[in-house]
Amino acid sequence: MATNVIPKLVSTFVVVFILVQQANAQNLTEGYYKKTCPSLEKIVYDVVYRYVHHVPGFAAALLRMHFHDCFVRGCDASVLIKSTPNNTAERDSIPNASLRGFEVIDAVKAAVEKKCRRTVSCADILALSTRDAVTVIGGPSWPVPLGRKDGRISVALEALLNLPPPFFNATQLIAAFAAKNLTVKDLVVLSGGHTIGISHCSSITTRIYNFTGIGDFDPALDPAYVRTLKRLCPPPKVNNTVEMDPKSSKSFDVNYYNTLVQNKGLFQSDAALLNNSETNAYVRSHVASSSASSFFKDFADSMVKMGKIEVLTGSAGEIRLKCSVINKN
Ligand code: HEM
Ligand SMILES: *[C@@H]1O[C@H](CO)[C@@H](O)[C@H](O)[C@H]1NC(C)=O
Ligand SMILES: *[C@@H]1O[C@H](CO)[C@@H](O)[C@H](O)[C@H]1NC(C)=O
Ligand SMILES: *[C@@H]1O[C@H](CO)[C@@H](O)[C@H](O)[C@H]1NC(C)=O
Ligand SMILES: *[C@@H]1O[C@H](CO)[C@@H](O)[C@H](O)[C@H]1NC(C)=O
Ligand SMILES: *[C@@H]1O[C@H](CO)[C@@H](O)[C@H](O)[C@H]1NC(C)=O
Ligand SMILES: *[C@@H]1O[C@H](CO)[C@@H](O)[C@H](O)[C@H]1NC(C)=O
Ligand SMILES: *[C@@H]1O[C@H](CO)[C@@H](O)[C@H](O)[C@H]1NC(C)=O
Ligand SMILES: CC(=O)N[C@H]1CO[C@H](CO)[C@@H](O)[C@@H]1O
Repeated sequence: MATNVIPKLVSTFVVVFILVQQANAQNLTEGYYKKTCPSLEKIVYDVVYRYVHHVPGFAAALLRMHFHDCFVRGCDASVLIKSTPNNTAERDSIPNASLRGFEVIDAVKAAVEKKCRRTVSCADILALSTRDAVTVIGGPSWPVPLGRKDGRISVALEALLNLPPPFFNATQLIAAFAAKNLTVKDLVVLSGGHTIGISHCSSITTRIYNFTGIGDFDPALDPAYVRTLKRLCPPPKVNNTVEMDPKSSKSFDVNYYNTLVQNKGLFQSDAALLNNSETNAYVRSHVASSSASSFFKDFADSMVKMGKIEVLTGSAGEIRLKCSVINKN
């Protein structure tokens, strides 16, 4: 009898052990700094409000930065680390393509350090600042569980390997999100982040000027819109910028999904959302929708999930003193 019980006990132990291990990766809590930095959320909000109220584009900048952080080594603020003579960091990778808003994070970190020295991670600061920035421009809000630690590694090549490029098709995008345990729904919802912000012309040059190498444009794009884009992006001006959600790039709304069905999604990765039945159905359900409330709720849920990707907690990682520099020791 006893010989039969032991393997059962062992396997039960193994199952419990695995569950506990998984729980640890997810054990961020909203009250994490309640005792150590009680005014944290107010400090962050006040600084973010100052910047975003003045320059709404910072909301888009931070949203993209948080995404790029979480998809490369998890949400560990590795995206903020500057390259050194010995190391080319994520910031200097090709897909960083014009990440901006670093000064906002530096300002928030400085304000937080003043009140709560060596207490709050840059990864948590980026997660909170992103939420607040989106809220300030009238977008959704979401809870931000805290307790992330900062990573000590940032490698440019990893950004290239983990961040989906704008020419990915639906299959490739779904795989890139699945690699982060995000679903097809998360993909179509989070792509809605392109309701705000800008792109550099360099990200669409091939699509509008030389799609298959014969001086053509992507036939999935509305031809009249191609003419507009060519006017905004004449060939040498790769550093010009265009709105991703034309005329609505400062307001967080459902108009992004309207642009997709009009064949005005800026990137192939946007247009690709029409090519999968689940993402297509989601897009269509939001077209001509007078209310953004269901999109807002979905976006909030998916942001909470994205913010938990591969986080470092407990004794892993560190509390970086300066967000752009790994602590010495
Ligand atoms: C699905 C795959 C995605 C691809 C291929 C992609 C690609 C891009 C590209 C190429 C740009 C323009 C960069 C430039 O030329 O300056 C951009 C901008 C942006 N992306 Fe994405 N993105 C994706 C998903 C996301 C997600 C999940 C979010 C956030 C939830 C996001 C938020 C943004 C924002 C806010 C901007 C504008 C940044 C600014 O104004 O500075 N993107 N994206
Ligand atoms: C960079 O690498 C060199 C040689 O490997 C080493 O001596 C130096 O300490 C490193 N510097 C930093 C900042 O890590
Ligand atoms: C997506 O791209 C991959 C890689 O280029 C290709 O193998 C696949 O056939 C494409 N899928 C679709 C649906 O176009
Ligand atoms: C995805 O989930 C699996 C199973 O829980 C886990 O082992 C893996 O680390 C997760 N991957 C990411 C990127 O979160
Ligand atoms: C278009 O692409 C083809 C093939 O990649 C290349 O040979 C050609 O130089 C490109 N034309 C322009 C104007 O960039
Ligand atoms: C675009 O900007 C980059 C970085 O600032 C610069 O090196 C490059 O010369 C610019 N290109 C053009 C055509 O203005
Ligand atoms: C979507 O599918 C159409 C036709 O099946 C194809 O021509 C187009 O290239 C696809 N678009 C993307 C972005 O994959
Ligand atoms: C998560 O769990 C680990 C191990 O139990 C613990 O050391 C760490 O403090 C926890 N983190 C948070 C944010 O609660
Ligand atoms: C914002 C930022 O750090 N951009 C860098 C992106 O990477 C290029 C090189 O690939 C740098 O020149 C930029 O400064």
